[in-house]
Amino acid sequence: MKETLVRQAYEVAKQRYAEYGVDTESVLRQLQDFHLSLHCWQADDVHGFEVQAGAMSGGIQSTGDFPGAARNIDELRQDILKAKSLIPGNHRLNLHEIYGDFQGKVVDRDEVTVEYFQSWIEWARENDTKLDFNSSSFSHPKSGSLSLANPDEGIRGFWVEHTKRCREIANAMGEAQGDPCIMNLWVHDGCKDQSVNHMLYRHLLKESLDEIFAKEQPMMKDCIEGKVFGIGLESFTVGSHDFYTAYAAKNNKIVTIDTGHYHPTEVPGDKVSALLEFIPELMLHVSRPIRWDSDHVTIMDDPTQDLFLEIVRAGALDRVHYGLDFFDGSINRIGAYVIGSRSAQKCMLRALLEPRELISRAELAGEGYKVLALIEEQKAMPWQAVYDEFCLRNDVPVGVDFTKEIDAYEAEVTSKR
Ligand code: RNT
Ligand code: ZN
Repeated sequence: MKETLVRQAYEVAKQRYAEYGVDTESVLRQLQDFHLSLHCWQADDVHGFEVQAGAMSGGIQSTGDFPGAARNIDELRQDILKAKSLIPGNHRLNLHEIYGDFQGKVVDRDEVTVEYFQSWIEWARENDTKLDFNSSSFSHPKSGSLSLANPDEGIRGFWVEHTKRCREIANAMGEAQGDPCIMNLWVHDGCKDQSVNHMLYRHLLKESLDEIFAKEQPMMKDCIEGKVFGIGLESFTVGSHDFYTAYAAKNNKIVTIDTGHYHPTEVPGDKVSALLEFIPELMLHVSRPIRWDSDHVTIMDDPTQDLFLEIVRAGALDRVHYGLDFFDGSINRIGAYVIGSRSAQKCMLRALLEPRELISRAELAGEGYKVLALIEEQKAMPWQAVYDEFCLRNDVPVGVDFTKEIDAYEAEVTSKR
């Protein structure tokens, strides 16, 4: 019954979009080819599997204690597969270094090697999933306020070594999967209060990056992620947006746009066309800041919609890597993955369904009112019918039917942890 309704609604939607010159079949193909990179860290509140793991630090925080967080690698893998089974399409997995398969051994960050990711590489192959990677500078006794920008040569060297090793690991992942592994570099370095050494810290971060990137790693790509401030590091951020934008432009690196990392009235989507004129590619960390970089689950809010529209309008679909980055510990974590991923996907779908050519023609002809009329009309077009059809074709639950499966998984699996 529901399936019939979905099919009928899709047929109507297809014709409605055709009126605007939009071919929904070709949009569905594009959406099939749109791969998110699911962040592993929503499953366990950014805890990871280090034997020696301590408290979370480094300017980030996960709040909430909803039962059922993954406690080990098997549980995390099981949760990721459950989430993936409820998200249409095929998606990548984004690992942090602290999620290695350490097999009960204390492996410090400057000792990590690909050996600890071998089982991930195999798991990824078996589950038709490509891997992305991140160095981890937070939640460690040497994290402090400064890692790659630390004036203490011992500490700075430790993090340089860690990050170099992470690039090796990412490169090995890329080789194994025959597709570059996207490695993000984010460090929390900053100051809680007044400081007179900003120039020194930025110089040290630049030196560290130069050392880290000196070696060519052909099967991975480097991304650098700035932010406004971290918790406990409110006054100054070494890796600010200006710093990384300049570094990326000069050194041909990828900039990561984390939608939670800007001033409240700044529009992340506006950065797409500005950056892509000068840098090769972008990485996204799609998130949702509420008051601060609080990493709420992504929803279809205006900034997210605007970001995807700007990517499609820029013709930059294949110059962007689509990572997610939120970690809400207050709700069912599988639900968080599914809602966040589906919302990002729906924003992309709506962007793909926009009759760009038509609107652009009106705009270039100076028909301002028509531009507004067309853009406004798109908001109420039957895009949801297209998304439902997409779910059906991908054999995943339509609409909120996925909640039944999440509830069952909670009852059988996560609530028993
Ligand atoms: C923190 C950054 C960073 C982290 C993850 C865990 O502000 O957004 O990307 O969230 O690497
Ligand atoms: Zn991020």
